[in-house]
Amino acid sequence: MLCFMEKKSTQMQVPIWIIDQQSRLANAFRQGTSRGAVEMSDEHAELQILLSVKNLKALAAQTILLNFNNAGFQELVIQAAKTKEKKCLKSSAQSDSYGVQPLGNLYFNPSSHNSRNTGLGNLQTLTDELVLDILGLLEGTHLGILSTVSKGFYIFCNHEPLWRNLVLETCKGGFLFKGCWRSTFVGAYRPSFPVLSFGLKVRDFYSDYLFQSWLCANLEMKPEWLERDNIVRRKGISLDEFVMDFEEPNKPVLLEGCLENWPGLEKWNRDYLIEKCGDVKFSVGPVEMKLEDYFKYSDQVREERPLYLFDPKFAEKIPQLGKDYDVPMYFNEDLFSVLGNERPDYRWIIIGPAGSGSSFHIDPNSTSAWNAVTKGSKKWILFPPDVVPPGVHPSPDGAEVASPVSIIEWFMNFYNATKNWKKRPIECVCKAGEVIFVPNGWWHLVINLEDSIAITQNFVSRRNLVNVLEFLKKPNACTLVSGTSDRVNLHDKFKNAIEAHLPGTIDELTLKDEEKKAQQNKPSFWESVTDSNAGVFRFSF
Ligand SMILES: O=C(O)CCC(=O)C(=O)O
Repeated sequence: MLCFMEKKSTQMQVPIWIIDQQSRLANAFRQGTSRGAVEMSDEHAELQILLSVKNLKALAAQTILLNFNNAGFQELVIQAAKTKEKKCLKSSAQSDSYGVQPLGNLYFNPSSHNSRNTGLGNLQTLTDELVLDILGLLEGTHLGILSTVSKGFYIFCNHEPLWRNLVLETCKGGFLFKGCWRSTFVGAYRPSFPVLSFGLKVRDFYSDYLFQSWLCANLEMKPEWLERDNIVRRKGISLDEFVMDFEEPNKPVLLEGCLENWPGLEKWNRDYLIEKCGDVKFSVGPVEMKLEDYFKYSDQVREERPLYLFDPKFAEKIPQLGKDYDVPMYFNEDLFSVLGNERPDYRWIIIGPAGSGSSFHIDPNSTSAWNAVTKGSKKWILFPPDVVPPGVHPSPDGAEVASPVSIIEWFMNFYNATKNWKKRPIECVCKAGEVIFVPNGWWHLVINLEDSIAITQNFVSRRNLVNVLEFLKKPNACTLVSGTSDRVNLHDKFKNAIEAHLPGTIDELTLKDEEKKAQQNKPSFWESVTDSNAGVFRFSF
């Protein structure tokens, strides 16, 4: 029997889950759904049930352990607090790890019992990823039922990304977030069904995959990931200086004080945006959402890859937003504008909570970009075009990039490697009122350190026109070009439009580009007289 009941205690009302492994639901699953694949191997699940676990501090103060083992409970809380301190967990970290521990901890368990394996029965030989892939094929009701079958299934079936996918697939952007994705799903389809706001703690469950996922959702950015700031900063430079010192040599720069005339810098707060945008929907990952609903989600969410609002049509949808900012004078040349309505997407409003962001990528169509923060702050890491960042694996044609699941995972596993990397990256924190210039071809990763709002635009100027045309002409343009439905013809359309608007420009710039390349390949005086390998003078008679 699975039930939810209220028990009066002298202290407080205590909701209790009673899980009886002979439950009707579990039996139904065993007989009907599992076709005998799952063995009920942990019939007497000793569930340590933790209550009121919104945050670990509150947990220490309020949690009651059913099965009343107070000594054990205190130990658990102390451990949780220590882990939190050591790992810098977010103050709002959810303890809904369900007790999952990294696999290595199994070696400290004298019984070597992993309830992952006993709970999964014959499926235990599958990898965690595969189990989750299979569970991803189930609909919500079946996932809920399966979660009552064993401790192992309880944890797997409560894996938040499974419920996130279900919500996004079925509700699209029309969901009201309720603290976690599982509750959101239940709230949307079974509003009367009681859902606990906390997870059951399962003892002796070890899985690196699930632990890592929980950790990445709850880990704070460490101070040592933020302290390096080696970008060149400039305030009040002229356009010529910008072109000569940064755009021409294709180097990043952080520009201060150039958003002072932006109405959006002052005006764009949540109330203003919600009022101006009303019921209009914006692109949020794979779905479209009203701003008000998105803010409700982003206020509560703690997940590895928070949904990120990234909308290329914001100024068409809400023209006032387009009027609330001006392109900084350094970026006024915008050659794609010759294509009129046929130009690829080029400007985005970006809104996201702390922890959201963009994992390593190179900007589309070999364009350069600027990114202006109007609220919050963003940590940037940039690598030059010839240095692929550690942990990032582009496909040979560059059309796809494999990288860690989340940005925080990249920091955990690869940031340290950058200290000895071929070329150390450019790093900075870009704050409200500041603009970063992202030169074409540079790899970059961005993580929001607080709730943030930004505008970004990608552009083609004379400095990168030749390079963009070359990119658009590549044989696999149909997979590489983005932001337009007409990928294959974009090159010819753009070239013709430039010829029509700026006759002779392409030839002139191509010549200049060839001269520049020849200059770069030409050895310097010292290179011509030294043997660069041996580092000694080369001389001849
Ligand atoms: O998340 C961000 O603000 C960065 C956006 C970005 O990298 C891009 O638009 O290419």
